[in-house]
Amino acid sequence: MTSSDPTVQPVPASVVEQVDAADVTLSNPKRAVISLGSNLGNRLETLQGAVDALEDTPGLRVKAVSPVYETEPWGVAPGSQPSYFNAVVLVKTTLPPDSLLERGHAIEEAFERVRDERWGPRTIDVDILAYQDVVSDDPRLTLPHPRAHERAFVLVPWHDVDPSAEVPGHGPVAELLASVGSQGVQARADLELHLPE
Ligand code: A4P
Ligand code: MG
Repeated sequence: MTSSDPTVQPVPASVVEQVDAADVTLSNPKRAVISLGSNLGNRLETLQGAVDALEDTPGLRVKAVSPVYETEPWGVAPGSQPSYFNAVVLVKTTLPPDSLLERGHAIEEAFERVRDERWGPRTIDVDILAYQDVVSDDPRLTLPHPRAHERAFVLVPWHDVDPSAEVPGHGPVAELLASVGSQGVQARADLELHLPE
């Protein structure tokens, strides 16, 4: 992985544990943006479960959770899959990017996500949209997420939680959103995700 931020260093587990044990503010945390998507099972409960599981992660604090959006499945034939619930979460973390990805995969497994086709229906997808300003073309963890800048279901909730955000290498989320439009993305004002206490 290449990083434009030389300060991104793996954090020894002992440091993470110490920080958590003391339950104090994380020391020198990094900022990451995470996308959650669900189109199988109880979508709202699963999204909330993923938010809670993120907050339960040693060395990670959830800072903001977007509204819930109901979105048309992207990348598949119309009507071939149930609609998604999507949301975006801002976190601060001492975990390095690889560990954050592993944690996302563990959360997907906890919600019994089955991978049988690309862009297939899923109980939960946990994608890292951005980690600081890190740019990486590693297929295991591409940063920023390679399709984030062209997806309204990502840009709309990202803009909600951070209106001045930029997608590294692509520009301000607000401008990207203006160019893709918000078609197929409906706010579900009747639903809400809670920021863990
Ligand atoms: N990977 C690489 N970079 C990242 C990253 N930044 N974050 C790797 C997370 N994972 C990343 O992912 C495939 C591989 O991507 C993993 O091995 C991981 O290490 P996956 O979750 O196993 O499979 P996937 O999600 O089906 O594939 P892909 O290509 O990542 O799909 P996307 O782009 O995530 O799209 N429509 C709506 N409305 N809402 C959605 O949330 N999501 C998708 C999935 C399609 N259509 C959707 C939605
Ligand atoms: Mg994914």
